[in-house]
Amino acid sequence: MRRAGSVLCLFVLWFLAGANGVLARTALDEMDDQQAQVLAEQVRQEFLHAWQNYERYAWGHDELQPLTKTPRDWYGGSMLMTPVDALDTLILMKLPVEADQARQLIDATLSFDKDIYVKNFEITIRLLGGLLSGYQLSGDDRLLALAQDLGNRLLPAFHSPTGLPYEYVNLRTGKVRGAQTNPAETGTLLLEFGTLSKLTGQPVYFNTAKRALVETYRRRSAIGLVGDSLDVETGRWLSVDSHISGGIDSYYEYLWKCWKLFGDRDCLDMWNNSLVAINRYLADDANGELWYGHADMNTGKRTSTEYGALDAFFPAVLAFAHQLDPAKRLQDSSFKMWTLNGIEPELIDYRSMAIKDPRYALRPEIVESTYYLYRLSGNPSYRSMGRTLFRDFVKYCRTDGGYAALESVVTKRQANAMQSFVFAETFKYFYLLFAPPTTLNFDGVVFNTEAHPLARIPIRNHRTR
Ligand code: DMJ
Repeated sequence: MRRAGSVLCLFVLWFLAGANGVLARTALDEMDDQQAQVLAEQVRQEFLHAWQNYERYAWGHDELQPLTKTPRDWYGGSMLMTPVDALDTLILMKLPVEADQARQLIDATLSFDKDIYVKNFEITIRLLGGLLSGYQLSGDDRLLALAQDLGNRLLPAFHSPTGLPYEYVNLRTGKVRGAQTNPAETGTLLLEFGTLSKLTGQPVYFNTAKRALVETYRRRSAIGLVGDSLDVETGRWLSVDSHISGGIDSYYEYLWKCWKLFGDRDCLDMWNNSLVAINRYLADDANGELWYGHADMNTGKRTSTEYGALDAFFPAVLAFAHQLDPAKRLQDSSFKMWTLNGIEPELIDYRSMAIKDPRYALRPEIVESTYYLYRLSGNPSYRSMGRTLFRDFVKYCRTDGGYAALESVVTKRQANAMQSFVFAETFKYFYLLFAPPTTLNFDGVVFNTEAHPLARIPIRNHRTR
């Protein structure tokens, strides 16, 4: 009789899992607030482990290479990539000693008067974003002064015939390089430049970055899609491959978020129109699962069924834009991609589930989506999902010298890289997922694509088209 009872029980469990997908399986193991608090503290300790190694072996440099315990600078000299990216996480995790040391290092040594060509997109999302959120959280005026100096030095990047920014700009001379770019790099700038306008009262930053966003959108095809490579001088597409992956991803993210941060109705319209095309041509129902693949931007014809770690940001944006059902389904797919090897690869083919690129760069996107889904659905199962992600992350990526990327999620062999977004994003989203909601006023901020929270104060209703 007892045996029959446990068979029945197993059947019910199997049925629940089968009927409701991945989430139902994790829901069997929900956690309470106390358990979440313990996990938040574990995340904080692991963040400290990585940070203290950066302090010990790479202080003052852009990044720590965790396997050799040696520093690495992006452009010869240091731009303090890790301290600037990490500052708001240090503050949110209530690590005042470390936060003050990082802030003082930035105040005393960061200078943008350098004869180097920097990538406008990366410097904007990591440094401009980090300085602005650091300023808003600390009130340190020097951070705002640095942000404005940086903003001024980046502005020449937009001096192209189309208003679309060149890929590289020299911080001292204002000379530019790299006419070939992509929508992510032309359209992921307005949250940061707009906030700079808001804080300095000078509209030039907002207007310049908004023009670049609108010029990207204006070049969408007749069916509403964008490609993933274009020329800023001719404005012509160099690739008609359309998707939500790297090269396009955060362009879509900023359409929605610029509406949320600035109340900009143009951005809302551009998001709404884009979402129709994304859902019509990129969304793919594969064996009852929701994925987003690639299509030709002009014909809408499916060109590939690849999805990867970068695409996993999209459930967060969908949930934030009130599209909870597809957000949940896509998150289940991302989680399936993760559990296949105990950690996610950079790229898979979702039809065959074959790995196309086995690396794991310590990317945050799947954690980010887990956090948004938890906050916006209130379903505690997302915390359980996050616990699985965190345990795997620690198990495979922790090393003596911090956290290391993986060369392959199959062999789990580590690589000598710990990019600054690990501090800005991966650890921050893990922490916020488990920490009490009072840690950060979720409704009062919009995160830039590097997870820097920017305060939500509407300025005025810009319309430039
Ligand atoms: C980060 O720099 C940002 O999240 C960007 O939008 C995409 N790539 C990395 C993280 O994977």
